[in-house]
Amino acid sequence: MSPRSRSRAAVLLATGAAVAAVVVASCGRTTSSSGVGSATGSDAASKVYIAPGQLDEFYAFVSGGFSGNMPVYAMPSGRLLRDIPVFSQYPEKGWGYSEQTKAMLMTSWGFVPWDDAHHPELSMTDGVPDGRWVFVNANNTPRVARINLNTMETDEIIEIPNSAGNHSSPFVTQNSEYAVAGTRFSVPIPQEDVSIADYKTKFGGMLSFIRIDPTTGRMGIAFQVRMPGFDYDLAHAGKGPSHGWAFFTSYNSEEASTLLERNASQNDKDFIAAINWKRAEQCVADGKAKETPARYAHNAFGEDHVAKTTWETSTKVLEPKDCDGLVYFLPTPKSPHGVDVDPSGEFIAAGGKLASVIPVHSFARMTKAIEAKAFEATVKDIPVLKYEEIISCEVKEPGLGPLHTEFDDKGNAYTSHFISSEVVKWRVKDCQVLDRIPTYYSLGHIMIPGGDSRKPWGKYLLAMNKITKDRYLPTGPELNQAAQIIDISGDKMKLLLDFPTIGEPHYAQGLLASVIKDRQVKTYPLADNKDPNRATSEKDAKIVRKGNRVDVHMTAIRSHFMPDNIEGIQVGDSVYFHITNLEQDWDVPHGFAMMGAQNAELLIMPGQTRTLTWVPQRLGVYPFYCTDFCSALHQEMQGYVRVSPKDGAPAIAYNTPK
Ligand code: RUQ
Ligand code: CUA
Repeated sequence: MSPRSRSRAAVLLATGAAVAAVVVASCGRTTSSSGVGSATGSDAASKVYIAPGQLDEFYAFVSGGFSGNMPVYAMPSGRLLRDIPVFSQYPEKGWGYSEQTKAMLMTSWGFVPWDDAHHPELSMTDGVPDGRWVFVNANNTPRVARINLNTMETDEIIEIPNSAGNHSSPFVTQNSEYAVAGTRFSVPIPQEDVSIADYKTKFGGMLSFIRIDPTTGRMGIAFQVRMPGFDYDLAHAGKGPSHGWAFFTSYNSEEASTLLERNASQNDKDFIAAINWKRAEQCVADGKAKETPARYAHNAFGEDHVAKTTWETSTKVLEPKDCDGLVYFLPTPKSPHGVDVDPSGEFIAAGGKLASVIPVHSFARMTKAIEAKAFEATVKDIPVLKYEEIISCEVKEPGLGPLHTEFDDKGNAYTSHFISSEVVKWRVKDCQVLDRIPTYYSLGHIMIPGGDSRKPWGKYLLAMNKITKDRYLPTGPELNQAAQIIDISGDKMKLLLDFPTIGEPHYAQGLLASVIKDRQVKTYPLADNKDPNRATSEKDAKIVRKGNRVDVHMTAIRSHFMPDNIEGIQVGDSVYFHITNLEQDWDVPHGFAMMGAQNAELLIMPGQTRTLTWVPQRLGVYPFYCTDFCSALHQEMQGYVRVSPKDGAPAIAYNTPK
């Protein structure tokens, strides 16, 4: 990517703003002034200042956490580009309200309008983000979504059965062969009514491998691995030499079932579960997996852009005892959270929330230890490797509460520390601490574009903080979470920018904008519209009554709906407004809102059809209008529906094109 061009005026403007900020910070504010002070004022401002009309260098896909969706920011400016609806209904876009999208939120529990989205993960080819899809997990009702990066729309959501708290998900293997999904909460598998006191005998864990079709991206659960009743927290797949393996952290190897805060913090070491998924494939092929009944929803758009639910009925479950060499435990201090594999694929770093070191395991040593059977124990049929035999080095005195590690392209690692609110930079090969920088405050995840891949773009680090406190103008008891951009291009890290985020940012993924920016779909061709209720020209607009169901096939184009006057609707009808946006220009959606509708608006992209259902409740004449300011005569883009009594209503009537 060519360097950004920046006008001289822009630099002067940015410099002025930064100087003003430093002056303000130095007179009176205490806590936050340290943040401003640690960046070198105008220098920092000029590094993140993208002049009006200029484009950023990176896309950042950040999880919305409890918003359930996925905001997209630009880096380094921190500008919000879009908020992609995923697991949560999104009235602004009609997501989960329009008839075409409702099925996307279907689960075995019925329609679920919300979730807690944690970890975006880009699809990869040869261990490098290829810009085709980004996956993200739903924690609460276990699901994994696939978002198409050409349209930035969610195309598919699959439910994960035999799982609860789908947290160690959806990390992908080197060529996106699989996305993994591990249960955070162990549960009775299959579910049954048992006493919680029987946790140790009745509860189990499950690690799922979701096969991704290399051409279409379509997901399907290939197999699941039944595990002891620990909490499986995070994961990352191997790459390079460790390709073929996936690593999952676990805590609560104590198998406590109450007050985990204390009871799951007893053991000095918990485990990373190393799963040899190539071995699993063999065992499945050899018939060692048990076909196990499970009912779960699999939702996807068809060619018609209408989401449909397929009900799946079983999964293949592997038990470690039936497939030797499938899984090994790597002892890891202490209640580990993140597990991250360096770009070479040789080193595996874990963030032990309560540990005083960051352990870095060596994949080569792990393989040798497996060959030599250097086991210290066997836990529930799973061999536990000897810590000293697999460790590469330990980062001593990193910081407090290490969580997550990302990598640059120069052999360095960066670990977030929740308790001491800082990023610590260390050298992968010898675990030497090189630098540290405070963040504001209580840092969770960090992200370097490509920082969990084989080719990191080691220029910026995005720090995602849990506590915001005094960094912004106060907004009552609730403050948005926030992110910070740190320059990692030199020896010393430098804070460049703070910005608030939507929901709670957990993990994020970034990639060079040039990989996907020219592939963005601008309109959906009308000629390809296969929605069964489309009206691709005004002549096709029509209204059909069947009993008390009325289908209105309507078109929208600047600046009118066709038809825009409708009579013959009765109280208690179910009126389906199928609106086709006839525009074929980029960035001309039309909106549609009906007075008294109990759902949301529609936002209809050029060439697309979307359907809103309305049940008229009262006699009278009610307006609908376009909600998106689309033209000079946008305010004129309106219409009326006359609602009559059930008995004695006039026949359906509407205007047609002149
Ligand atoms: S987890 S910090 Cu899903 Cu670390 Cu968010
Ligand atoms: Cu269409 Cu405003």
